[in-house]
Parts: sequence; C-alpha cells; structure tokens
Amino acid sequence: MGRRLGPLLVLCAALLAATALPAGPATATARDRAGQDPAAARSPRPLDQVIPAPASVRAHGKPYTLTPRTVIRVSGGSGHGARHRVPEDIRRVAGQLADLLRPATGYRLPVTTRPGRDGIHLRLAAERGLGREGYRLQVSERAAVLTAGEAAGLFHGVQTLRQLLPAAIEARTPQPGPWRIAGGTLTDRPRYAYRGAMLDVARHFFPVDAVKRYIDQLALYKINTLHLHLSDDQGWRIAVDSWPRLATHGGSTQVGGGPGGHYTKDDYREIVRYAAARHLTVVPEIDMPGHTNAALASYAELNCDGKAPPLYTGTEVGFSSLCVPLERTYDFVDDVIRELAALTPGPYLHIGGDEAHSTSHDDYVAFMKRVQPVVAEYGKTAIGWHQITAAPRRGTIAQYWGYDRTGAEERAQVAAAARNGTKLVLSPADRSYLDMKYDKDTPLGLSWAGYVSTQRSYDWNPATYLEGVPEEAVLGVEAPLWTETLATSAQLQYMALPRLPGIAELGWSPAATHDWDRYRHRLAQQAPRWDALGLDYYRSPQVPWPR
Ligand code: TNX
Repeated sequence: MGRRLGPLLVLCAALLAATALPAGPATATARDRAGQDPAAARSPRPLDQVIPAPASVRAHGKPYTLTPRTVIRVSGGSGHGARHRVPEDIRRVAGQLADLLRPATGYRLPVTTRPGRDGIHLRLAAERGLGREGYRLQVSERAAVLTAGEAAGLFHGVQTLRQLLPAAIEARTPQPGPWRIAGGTLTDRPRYAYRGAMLDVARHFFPVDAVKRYIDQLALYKINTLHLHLSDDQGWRIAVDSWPRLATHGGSTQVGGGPGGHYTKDDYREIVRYAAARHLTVVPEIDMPGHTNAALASYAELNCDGKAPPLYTGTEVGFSSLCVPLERTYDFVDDVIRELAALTPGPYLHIGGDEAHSTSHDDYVAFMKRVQPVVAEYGKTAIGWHQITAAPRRGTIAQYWGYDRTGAEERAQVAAAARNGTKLVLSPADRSYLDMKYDKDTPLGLSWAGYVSTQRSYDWNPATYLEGVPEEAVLGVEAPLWTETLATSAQLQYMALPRLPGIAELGWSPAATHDWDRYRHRLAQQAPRWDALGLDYYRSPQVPWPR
C-alpha cells in the first residue's frame, strides 16, 4: 500500500502546489478546495496552533511578514556589537531556518551577525525559566525574535516558527505567500526531558537515508531522542570490529528473507551526526539475553551446545537466548558494549531485556546483574525494557511497555522500582506503540496490544499512568515503531502519522493544555504540511481533516 501511496501523494502535493502558483484568485481556489475558510486562510495562524502545544501564549500586536528584504540575524555568545562571535551551533540553527524558508518564499534571507531591530532574530541569551530546551518567541510588525539559552531551544523555536507559517512553506518550489506570523509572545519549555521515538531497524533494515527522513519528522515535533533497536532475532545491524560476523552474517537477512543490511561504523556516526544537528540524541539498543538469534547464528561459540542455529526470517518472539552460564558470553557482551559506547556520544545505552522467554528467571537476573555494570564501566547509563526491574540497579532506567492486560504483579514490580529511584520511560504498548493497527481495517501493523486509535494514543497522562509511581520518577515518553510488517519509509509514515505528534505533545506540553477536542483540530492542520512534505499518513476518521 504505502509503497504505491507515497509517490502518489508527492505527485498530488506537487500538482496542488503547481495550481496554487499563479497569485490572486487561483490561490483562493486552491484554499477553498482544501476546505478552509479563505478569510481564515488570509489571517495568520494563531500562536497556539502548533504541535506540541506551547506552554504559554499571549496574542498582541500586529503580525510579522516575511519580505524579499528579510534578514535572519543571529546574536549571543562572547564579545560585543558587530564583532561578537556567535557560536557555531547557533549559526547552524540560523542556516537550517534559512534552508527551510528559502525554497518556498524564493527570498534570499541572508544570515547576518549585524545588529538591527528588524527581521527574524535568533538570540542566544540567558533568560530565567527557559531551561536547556525552552525558548521565547516575540512577534511584532517589525521582527520575530527567538530567544533561548542554548542552541536546542532555538532549534525547537524554529520548529514552532515553521508551523506558524502556512503549510506551503514546506514546498521546495516558490509559492505565493503571504508569509505571516501572528503577533504576540510565546514562552515554551518541555514537560519531560526524555521525548523519544524508537525505530526497529532489525526486523526490516532501513538504510541511513530512511533513518534521516524519520529524524526529520521527529524534529518537527520536538522529539529529542532516537532509540535505534539495532539487533534482534532477524538481524544484527551494527558493525562490531571484534565480532565481524555479527554484521556480515547476522545482518544478511530480515523478516521475509530479504537481503537485510547493516550500518558500518561510519554509517552509524553519520546517523548520530545528523540527529545531533537536529538536537536528537541517539540511544543504541542491543537486545539481550533474548532476541539474539542473529548473534547466535553468527557465532557457534555463543551457543550452550556449541552449534549455530540458522538465520531467522519469521516474526515469532521469545525463542532465543544468550548462554548465561558460558564465560564467552561476557567477552561478547563486553566487546559489543565497549565498541558501541565508543561510537555513541549520548549518555544512554539500551540493553533490551524484554521477552526473554527462553531464559530462566534466575539466569535472567544473573545476566542482568552482570551486564549492567559493564554499561557503567564504559561510561553509559543503562536502559532496559521494564522486565529489567527484576534485577534493579541504581541509575538504570526502565522502559515500561506494558498494556491493559499486563499483570498486577508486573506493574507492582515496576512501581516498586520507581519508588526506589529507578527512572521510567513510558511507552505503553496500547497507547504509544506506532506499530499497532489503528483499527481492524489497518492494512499494516500488529494488534496484540489491541487497536490504537489516534485518540487513544493521545488521551493519557504520563504522570498518573502507572499506579504507585511517583511523578518525578517519570523521565519521559517514547513512541516505538516495530517493523515486523513495515519495510518502506512510506509505511513508517503511515503508522507514525498522525499518532507520533500526539506522543510528542504528551512529552512536551504542560498537562493543562491537554484536550483531545482542541488537539484534533490542531492535528488536522498538520495534514497540508505532510502533503507538502510528501509524507504518507492515515486519514483517521477521528480527525477533522481539511477538504
Ligand atoms: C513486543 S515491546 C516486543 C517486540 C515486538 C513488538 C511488536 C518489546 C519490548 N518487545 O519484540 O517487535 O512487541 O509490537
């Protein structure tokens, strides 16, 4: 489905853009067709109409209009006046903003350190209450000023600015405009520090470019963490120098028997670099001790019986386990964690730990007790799927992936760990799993946790979701995308959109902004943007899409 729909949508978006090109009445026609009130389309979008919802908004004054003479000013850092040195990461955000605005506007939009009171201004300045990722946007007739204490805040502010402009700003060919931003002041900062999305590149392999496209979608919604599920029964996707067959053999297939693939270390560094430039941290995951058939197939010596199983291309889970009593297992684990930690600038390394159905409970606990210190030894904080709370260790983060049928005992174990200091990332399968079908007719995805409609994925509160968990134990939320049934970027998009923005909003926006009925209207306005970006999405009947 997605394989065909994707290009078709790009074509439709291009045609729409083409018909909208002649100025005047033709523009109005295109907007009428999109089902918008032409008068409303002419007035700029209200400042609160972005996703995630901003923390606070005050409308006042006249809108700011981009013109062919608009400049993008950057300031901050050390020094004074025209001679001050603006840090490289701030200039980069300004460059990203210019790259975003130039194609559709056709304006030059030079980036300058020259002081001035007009234009779009990215200001690095310490301001109370903005934190590491927050920003303030002040819009008047003369200027649109973004202020933040760090580059990440300016980057998130740019995403807001982008969503406040008409969707046509995303087009890569000149569009008619006008390019206006409503007047007022918007002050914004995230509710949670960890706002993640996971991509399973093990069940189906996704090349570097596909991962980059996904990162682009995450950045638009202020997600700051990309968790990569790099190994599973069906494939090992990262080169490890000390155990080369993991990638060359273990990565040589995927679900359904295709050729699979793996990332070289340079590929992985490129993903990390691309993510970092968009203020996302990469969390690599090596799933252990279960979900390890690809590793076991690559090295006979890792198996208790010394025999390598064949590669696996099905979709069963829970049949493989590293050999816990075997010393060689820990050489392997040490080498893999050491090499992966060295490649990873971020603070976290995920060691899986889910569905170890072929590992005895005692072996599981013994394994996790031995492996967590290895992660610490190489300077990283371990994250594990919530079963890891059977072997709690100070500092380790647990990722909750339960659903409505998760047993009370299991929940209680997680809650007890949380009360004892274990931080939690919440990714409840029946809320945040992007691979769950929307309803019975969804052609892709799985349904073991039930159907996850757009409303269901948005309508929950991370702070109160798990009984007995103190609010401050929640580090944040994550939306995993497992790929047993997904093989193309268009298919990833179809499952992620429109649910991903909802999880992003739960992670960013204050609880006070939470309101499904208002949210679904804001969500509907994202569709023309996805069309302009050539992204596939599911037209959920719960959302009042334009046209
Ligand atoms: C459960 S969630 C899994 C994965 C599957 C996923 C499919 C979790 C930690 N394990 O192995 O891919 O369901 O939805």
